Amino acid sequence: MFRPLPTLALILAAVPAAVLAAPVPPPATVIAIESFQFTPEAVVIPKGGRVTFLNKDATPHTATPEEGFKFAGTGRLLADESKTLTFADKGVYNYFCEFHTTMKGQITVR
Ligand SMILES: [Cu+2]
Repeated sequence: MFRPLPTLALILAAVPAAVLAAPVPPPATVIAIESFQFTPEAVVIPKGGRVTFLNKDATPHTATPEEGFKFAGTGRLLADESKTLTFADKGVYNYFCEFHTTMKGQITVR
């Protein structure tokens, strides 16, 4: 017979209290900026999730919210620089690069 509760209690008893007190946040979703494109161009993350923009080009880029969309933006990212942003609110966030306005991307927070 399957009895899940006693088994769970045994597992929890074996985990040190410090591990339970400090849950590890899920890893940030990485959006690479490479060859004048955001890759992937569209991502879906959970509420409270993080996105790391990593500039792999030699040229500076930004991820800047389009008009009507509100988030911090990255500011100027030089070659090999990255910036991690946290998205606390559900919604759709469209962004572009200030220096190359045809570069566009979208973050959906569920
Ligand atoms: Cu750019």
